[in-house]
Amino acid sequence: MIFGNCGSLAFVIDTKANYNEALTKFKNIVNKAYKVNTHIKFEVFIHKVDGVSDDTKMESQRDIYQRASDDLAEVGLTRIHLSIHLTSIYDHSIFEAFSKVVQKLIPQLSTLENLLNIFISLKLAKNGSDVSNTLTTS
Ligand SMILES: Nc1nc2c(ncn2[C@@H]2O[C@H](COP(=O)(O)OP(=O)(O)O)[C@@H](O)[C@H]2O)c(=O)[nH]1
Ligand SMILES: [Mg+2]
Repeated sequence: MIFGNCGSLAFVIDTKANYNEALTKFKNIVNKAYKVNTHIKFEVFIHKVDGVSDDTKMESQRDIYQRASDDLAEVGLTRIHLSIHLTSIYDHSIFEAFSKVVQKLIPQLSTLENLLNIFISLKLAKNGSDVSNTLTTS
């Protein structure tokens, strides 16, 4: 089955369109996928948010998260991993969102982060600069 080996599922919602239909589709897909694989991370991209005010962005993010969670709770899915990203191809947001999605799929991420922090500290110590400037991912 297609979801068996799947780490994350990206679902794109177009903010420039009415998203009711998209949310129904999302609920159905999550329902099917979760039955096959309970470890899938569901990543929703609220896309094309360029030209949308910050207030409106926050409001749609809140609204979509709330409605998606309610819809999923209705069918007994309360323990799923659900993240919402606000994205646009006209700024860095699409790259940042994809980077976060990919990072979650790297099991060795914390080890890698530690090694990079050690590397930075050694480098800074050698150059005599500020050591507080360590690497973080979010
Ligand atoms: N404003 C805006 N347009 C986008 C963005 N990403 C893709 N598009 C435009 O959307 C158009 C494609 O339509 P789209 O709704 O993505 O796909 P479709 O619904 O499958 O036709 C192209 O003209 C893209 O340039 C975005 O972040 N912001
Ligand atoms: Mg479209």
